[in-house]
Amino acid sequence: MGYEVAEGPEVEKDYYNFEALNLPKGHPARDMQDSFYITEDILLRTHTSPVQARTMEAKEGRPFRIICPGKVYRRDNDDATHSHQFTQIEGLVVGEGIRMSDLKGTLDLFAKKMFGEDREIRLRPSYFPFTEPSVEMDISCFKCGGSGCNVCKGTGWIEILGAGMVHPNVLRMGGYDPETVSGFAFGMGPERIAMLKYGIDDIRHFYTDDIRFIAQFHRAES
Ligand code: 2NL
Repeated sequence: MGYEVAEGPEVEKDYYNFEALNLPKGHPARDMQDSFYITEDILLRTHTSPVQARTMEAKEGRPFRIICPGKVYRRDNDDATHSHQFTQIEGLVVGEGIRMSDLKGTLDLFAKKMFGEDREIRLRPSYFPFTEPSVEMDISCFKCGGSGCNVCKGTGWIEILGAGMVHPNVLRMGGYDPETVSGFAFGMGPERIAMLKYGIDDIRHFYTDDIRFIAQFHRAES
């Protein structure tokens, strides 16, 4: 689909992690993710979005499509579903004429490749500071097909990722004119997706290197 993979520093400036993503100092959403600060202006990134903010700056107004995978850090007490260090994969597309329907088609294709051709998607309204409008995407349950089971907790749907149209403030800070250029973005947690897909009950399995866990998984042949 024409995406480049972009990476960036895990030790990040407050500016790229928060400010450039429409999260100014004192914004209540900064509390949503308690952070590991190193100095007043430097922290361990709490999401991969700063890579996207840096890419917008580097592209100097040109259109682009990027995928940003990497480690992120949050001040959390580790338990079966929380880790102070985990991973994210985000995507960002910026250019003239990028529409919500482009986002929807992209996410639908991803859902079918990842979870099976007969998956349906559903978008629900949500909130993120860096997108407007914002959505969350559910897929029809890959275990029961939508009739309700233990994986989808009886609802027939499973929440997979968050996404939206890039907020005009974020485009402006990235050097783009929101009057002429638009974009979409999405973000997901690979651990959560793998836990759902393979029925893994504890996120700590990904980091504790128990050979009985690791040996159950094999690299895809292609
Ligand atoms: C989630 C939701 C999301 C983004 C990430 C983004 C980045 C830029 C501009 C606009 Cl630079 N948006 N990223 C947007 C919406 C959702 O992640 O649940 N992640 C685990």
